[in-house]
Amino acid sequence: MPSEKIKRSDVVQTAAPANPVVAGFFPDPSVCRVGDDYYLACSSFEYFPGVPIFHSRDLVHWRQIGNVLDRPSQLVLPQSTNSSGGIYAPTLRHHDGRFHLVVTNVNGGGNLLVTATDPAGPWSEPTMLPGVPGIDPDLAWDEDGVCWCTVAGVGQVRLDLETGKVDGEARRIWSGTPGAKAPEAPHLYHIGGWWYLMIAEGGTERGHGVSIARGPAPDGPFAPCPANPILSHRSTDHPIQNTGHADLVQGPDGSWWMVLLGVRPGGGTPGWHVLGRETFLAPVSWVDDWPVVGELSTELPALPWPLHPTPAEPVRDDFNGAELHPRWVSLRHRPAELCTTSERPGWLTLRASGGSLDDLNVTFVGRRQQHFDCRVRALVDPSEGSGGLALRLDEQHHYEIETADGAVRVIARIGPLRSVVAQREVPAGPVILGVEPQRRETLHDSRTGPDTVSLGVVEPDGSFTPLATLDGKYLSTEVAGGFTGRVIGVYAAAGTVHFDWFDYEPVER
Ligand code: 6LW
Repeated sequence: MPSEKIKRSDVVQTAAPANPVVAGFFPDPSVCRVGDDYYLACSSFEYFPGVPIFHSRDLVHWRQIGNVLDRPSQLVLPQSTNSSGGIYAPTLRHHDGRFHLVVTNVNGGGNLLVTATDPAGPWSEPTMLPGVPGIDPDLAWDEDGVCWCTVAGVGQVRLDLETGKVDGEARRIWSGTPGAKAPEAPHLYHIGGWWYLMIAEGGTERGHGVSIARGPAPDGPFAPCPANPILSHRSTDHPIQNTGHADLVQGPDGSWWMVLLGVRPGGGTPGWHVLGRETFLAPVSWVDDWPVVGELSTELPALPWPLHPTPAEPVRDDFNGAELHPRWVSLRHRPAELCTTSERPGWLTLRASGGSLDDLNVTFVGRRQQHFDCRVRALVDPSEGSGGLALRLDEQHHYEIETADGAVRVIARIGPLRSVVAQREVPAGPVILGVEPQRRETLHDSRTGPDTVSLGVVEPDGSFTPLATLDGKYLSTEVAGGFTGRVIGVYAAAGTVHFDWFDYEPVER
């Protein structure tokens, strides 16, 4: 069996706090504070389990503590769920001693509510909210305990959380800035004497921004802030683009902060972002009772409170546990007969259901690519099937290296085109496959992509032989469309495939 030297420093050291505070495809952040603890939840689309949830003590170091929708009884993503369908935009709040999370399953019943006393879970079975229309539900409670649920558009209903029933039709309470598209992602806050209604608008692409209005009551009437949008990087050359979909929270010292989504495009024109929409943090001050967003940059200002770095994340996942770490996500579902660590102890076993990553029912399990430069390896035993290591954006956009029967091949799927771009024989038996995305620092011309992706095998002496190096722009949101980002993981294309370990190591350059 080939072996690869793993550096003794085989854990990722926690870097100085920087933006994004949660890197990779973790969009639509919603945050809440309970005492000294902060919790943050994000969208998850076609992946299962859904709604990743993080904990922090300092707003800058976040550790994933689970997934809110982690059982089939909570999350049904039918096989027909398109990529970038499924779970959109949660709101996470703490009220009356319980965590409440509302979210939309656009492919399975619409809006739903789950609650928990421990945000790491278990979360309750969902209460469906059939009277809450549209997407991006928000929850806010007034002094009388009435729960106001505000949705994209911007509409609002009064909601009975016990029954899931609403009181009457949704009422439009604001349309955002005249002419701006897609008023969405509303959050309602009672701060000082005002009720603030913060939204995103301009679309979740380069025009994205955050605007706010305020009124005397939770249902308005709302008057827009004269300085809207209070945050947008549209038409700028700022390295963080598409900034919007924000939520407000107070720091440990009572100062105000905004979590929001943004992207980091790379390469030439139009700029391609490959890690999805990520979660950023920006300071907020108040002027004339309006929030003013301070500098949003890849560097964070010195924070006036103690930092609580999260434990270092190990490079290697050795599949020794009964459960996969919450960072692992499957496509649409994860039945034990298709994905298990108990069939061959110490190995992850995948059983093929679809024929390839082009298929909606492929057996794939992966984790977000969170670093522009990283080194990924997996030891694959294909003796009972074929499968390998894949970098995936959706069914039409993925690169993979696959092994079967003493051979490896690199496959590229870009839009309607699928091609075997390289192949090679290898000794029969387990083989270490590797994928290495690498950011491009120099533009050869204005069409230069954001990165390259090398796919290859690790030789018995531990060296890596790339079989193909492909332009990463084809696995970007600007090419593929949609709301997600790259996920890197393992899959079975035929039969049963076993994986002894999986390494994900950020590369400093
Ligand atoms: C989400 C909407 C948005 O529901 O994109 O950027 C949609 N904002 O608020 C999907 O993430």
